[in-house]
Parts: sequence; structure tokens; C-alpha cells
Amino acid sequence: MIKEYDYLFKLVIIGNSGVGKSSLLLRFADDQFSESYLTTIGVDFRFRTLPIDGKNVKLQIWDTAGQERFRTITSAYYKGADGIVMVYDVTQGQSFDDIDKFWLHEVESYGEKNVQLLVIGNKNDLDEQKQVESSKAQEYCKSHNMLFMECSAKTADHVNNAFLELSRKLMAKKDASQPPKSSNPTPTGSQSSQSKAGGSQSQNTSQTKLSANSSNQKKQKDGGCC
Ligand SMILES: Nc1nc2c(ncn2[C@@H]2O[C@H](COP(=O)(O)OP(=O)(O)O)[C@@H](O)[C@H]2O)c(=O)[nH]1
Ligand SMILES: [Mg+2]
Repeated sequence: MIKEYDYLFKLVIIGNSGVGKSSLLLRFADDQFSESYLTTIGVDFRFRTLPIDGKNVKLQIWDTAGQERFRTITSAYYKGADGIVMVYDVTQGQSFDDIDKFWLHEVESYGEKNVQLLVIGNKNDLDEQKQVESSKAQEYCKSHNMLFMECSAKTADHVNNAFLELSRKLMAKKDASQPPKSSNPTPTGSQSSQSKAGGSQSQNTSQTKLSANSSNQKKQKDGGCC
């Protein structure tokens, strides 16, 4: 049987309303962008499988379903998440401040102990309206042991790289926490993870492939994670 993936990670996206969480997910999973505010109905998630260093890394990425508007994201949302993506809008200083004031506390309260954090400064295409300095955000993330990337869901700049960096970190963590695999790996049924995650929402899933190499080339352009 062909193995569908070597690693499976659950990621959740949080951050203030309007920062572009749904847009980032739409860009990453479907390579699309919408100018209109994306209302998320019900619980929404996407799958995407990335080939990284000869391994298939399957990411299951959850969007907040609009709960963040009233800051009522339930603890269930965070359950089992290997990685949490905290998004702010580089043109809205408040959305960055709220990472420290609000979202980090949510993560501490509800996140898994060993969860890996990635901070994304989104809307980086809006240069002239930028309010949050890159160096300040980078320094902050470094001091909190969080990955950091500035992205644009609109232009697709660095979106793949952000998820790639997070995946690499999670792979390394997983490898470090487990003894080397035996020569008899557990077969991975093509539908199992999807149905476990909620079969009724399977129309919302997508599986696309990304060339890690091309993302890496793009990354050379202007910086990357700390
Ligand atoms: N210029 C620009 N606009 C963006 C970007 N990402 C999202 N938007 C816009 O910001 C608004 C809110 O995005 P949305 O994904 O719904 O935010 P969410 O509430 O965090 O899920 C929409 O009008 C998007 O078109 C970006 O990278 N650049
Ligand atoms: Mg949304």
C-alpha cells in the first residue's frame, strides 16, 4: 500500500477578526484570494500535503469559524493542535498588541503543552500603511520562542514558506520525541484522518501539492522566520 503521508499535524489559526486568517488559509490550500471579507460558516478546515525533505507532511488546518469576533473560541478548537498560527495585520498595530495581551494567554490556557507557535504578520503588501515594524515583531517572537513570518495572502508572498517553516519545526520535534521508526510503518488509510476530523465537512477539504524547493527559492527574496 502506498503511504499517504509520513507526518500528520493539526494546526489552528487564531488572531483578531479581519487580520486575514481565512484569506491565508484560502491562499495556502487553494491558492486563491478574495477581496471580500470571508465569512466562515460553521467549523472549517482544509488539508494540504507538502513534500518536505522526501517526506509527505499532511497538514490539517482549522479556521476559527468567526468565533474570534466575540473572542469566544472554545477550548475544543485548540485540542490536539501541534501548531498554532497567530495572525496579526501589519497595518493594524492593535492586532499585534493583542497577540501579547490576549491570544498568547488563550494559547497558554487552552493549547497543548508542547505546541509550536508561528506568528504571521499578514497584509505585508500594504507597505505604505504599515504600522508594525518588522524588527519589533521579529524581536518579540524570538524572545517568546515563536517562529515569525511576514506574509501577504493577497500576493501569496511567503505564505507557503510560513507553513513550510512550521512543518519543518514540527517534523524535528516529532523525530526528537520518537525512537526511529521500524521497517514496518503503520499503513495510513486514505480516508481515516479525514473522517476522524469530521466527515460531514469533507467538501471543505482540499489536498494540493507544493514544491518545497520553489518555496525555498522564494524565501531568499526578503527574509524569513526567526
Ligand atoms: N491587502 C490585503 N488584504 C488582505 C490580505 N489578507 C486578507 N485581506 C483582506 O482582509 C479582509 C479580511 O480578511 P479575512 O480573511 O476575512 O480575515 P479573518 O477575519 O481574519 O478571517 C478581507 O477583505 C481580505 O480581502 C492581504 O494579505 N493583503
Ligand atoms: Mg475568517
